[in-house]
Amino acid sequence: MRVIDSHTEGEPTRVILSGGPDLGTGSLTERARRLRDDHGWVYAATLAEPRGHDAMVGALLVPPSDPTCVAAVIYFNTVGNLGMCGHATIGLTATLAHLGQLDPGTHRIETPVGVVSAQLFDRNTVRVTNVESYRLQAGVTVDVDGIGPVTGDIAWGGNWFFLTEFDQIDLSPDNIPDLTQAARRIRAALQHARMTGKDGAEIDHIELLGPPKSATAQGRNFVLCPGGAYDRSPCGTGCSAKLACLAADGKLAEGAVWKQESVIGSTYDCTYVTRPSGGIVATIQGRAFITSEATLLFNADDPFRGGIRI
Ligand code: PYC
Repeated sequence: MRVIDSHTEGEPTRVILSGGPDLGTGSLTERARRLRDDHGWVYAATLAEPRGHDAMVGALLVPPSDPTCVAAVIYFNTVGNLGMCGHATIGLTATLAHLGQLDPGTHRIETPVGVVSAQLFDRNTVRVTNVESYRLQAGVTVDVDGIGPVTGDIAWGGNWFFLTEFDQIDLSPDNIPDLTQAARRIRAALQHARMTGKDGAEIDHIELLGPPKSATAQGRNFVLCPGGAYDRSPCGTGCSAKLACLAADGKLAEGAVWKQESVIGSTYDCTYVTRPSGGIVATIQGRAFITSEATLLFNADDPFRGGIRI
């Protein structure tokens, strides 16, 4: 399997260029379902140890069904599919530029949850225009084991998020184990309370929000991803969900830049425009850097060829 690795503001992406599973034809949603149902081995085999680690996000390139798109991609982590992925779209765009397949300019990319666009400024800098984002519910409270009542919003940014202002633990790298534990408990409490996104979808991303550490940013976050790893970047879909909440509360004007810090201090510049439906379309700008080009080998005698699943 031929792959190219990059990181976007610290968060890794592994683009699978060739050798991935054949998902057949049909809509991208159907092919994403086929990846989940028939080829789930790909998640851990390509991303988990010993070839990768829990924070990695995979980007499986497949033929686009929309002829206006330069690429179609299914994003996944070590445990399952993602709807959209902001950091990985920036990483994918930088990867295609690295391969000489994209020039600076705006390019449409098909994802299972809709078409997004990526504006390539230079080899590293990309602005993603995401699918429409919206807040589903404001101010819901869950009782969290070891923490007590936690109130937040449920929002869609291409994945489902629970976003909460969190002042109990400082959002700093030293506290990542404690933040991870707190976010896991919040996610468990949401599941226990049967709180979901639209159509019963699981809320699998938890976004803890706090004040920025730098004078140039407007906010800081810690985002727990479905596999249990935290996002090293400020999370593109999480920023989109955050902007949907800010817009709904009238706290950020259309077109104004919101600089979002991650827990490790990397940043995205984000803006939005409103949609007649009441949702917003967010843009996320950040930088990706290529870190390796590799061929993944799967030896039939290797007891861990499918990755280590824990
Ligand atoms: O950037 O949207 C994102 C993302 C989702 C999960 C990890 N990164």
